[in-house]
Amino acid sequence: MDNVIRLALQKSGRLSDDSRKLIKECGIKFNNGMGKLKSSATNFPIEFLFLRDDDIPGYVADGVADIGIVGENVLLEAKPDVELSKRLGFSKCRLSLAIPKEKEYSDASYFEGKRVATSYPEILKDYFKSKGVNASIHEISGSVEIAPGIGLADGVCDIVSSGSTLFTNGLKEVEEVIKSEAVMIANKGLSAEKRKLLEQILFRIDTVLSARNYKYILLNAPNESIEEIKAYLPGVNSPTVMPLAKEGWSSLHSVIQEDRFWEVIEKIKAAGAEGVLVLPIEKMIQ
Ligand code: PRT
Ligand code: ZN
Repeated sequence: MDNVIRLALQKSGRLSDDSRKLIKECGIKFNNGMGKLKSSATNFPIEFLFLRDDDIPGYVADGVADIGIVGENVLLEAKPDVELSKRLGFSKCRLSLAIPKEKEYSDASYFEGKRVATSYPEILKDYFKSKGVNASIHEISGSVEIAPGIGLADGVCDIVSSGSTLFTNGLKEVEEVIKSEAVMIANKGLSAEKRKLLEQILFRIDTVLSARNYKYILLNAPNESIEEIKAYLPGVNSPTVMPLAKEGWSSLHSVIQEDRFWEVIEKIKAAGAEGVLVLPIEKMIQ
């Protein structure tokens, strides 16, 4: 079926809520009734397959699914022959090496001749190779963090986000091996029709992700401060400046990047801005 694109999503787990949310924010309506393996949308030619995350890259490579959302870590480990279409900015984490907290550590040579437990043997093998370290890698599928405590390994290589799992198991993070986030992957041999559908989805995702990164800002300022304030608001376009009824004052509208927000706010307040309003942007087309 060339007129419908099949998207594989994680059935349940750390990727599933944010993946579904992103698709819904792209205006694609679907029923994700619990326990279902398949679903389709009412207003876009797309079918969903709900799978275990580890199975997604293989299904996309084989063409059972056309596209999929998966953690980059799973992709780097399995190295399937798929295209990485877009980084999606959620489920951010890192794959790190950790050792018992009381051990002294200087650099990766610490792991020479040591046993390291991990669910990511391929990524770790490449990492040790790049550092010229010979370590023995023990592949285990879950609860990697308990391996040193039970004498199974001298260290671990596991996914970290807050660090609390390592901490509660008496471990400290010593090297970041890779960074990871959710990514959209695609089969390399998509038909022209499916490629077009993928492009439409990616365009919508860009629109949603840009909007998340920016805020709309409105403020009032004395005319003599406008130039200085404009310089602090590089925005996407040049700011809109409109005269206020109050003599000598103007209203200025622009967009600012979320991560520069506090820095910018302090500067524009110091420059004389008043009545500052900051609003979320729902969609942004650049
Ligand atoms: O059932 P299925 O096979 O589909 O899911 P899963 O259990 O294999 O994966 P899941 O749902 O746990 O994770 C899916 C993806 O989320 C991973 O492949 C990562 O890309 C990403 N992700 C983001 C994480 C984490 N954060 C994370 N914290 N995956 C796992 N963890 C685990 C980690 O393994 C460790 O046990 O959380 C613990 C560490 O968390 P902190 O916060 O204590 O550091
Ligand atoms: Zn999994």
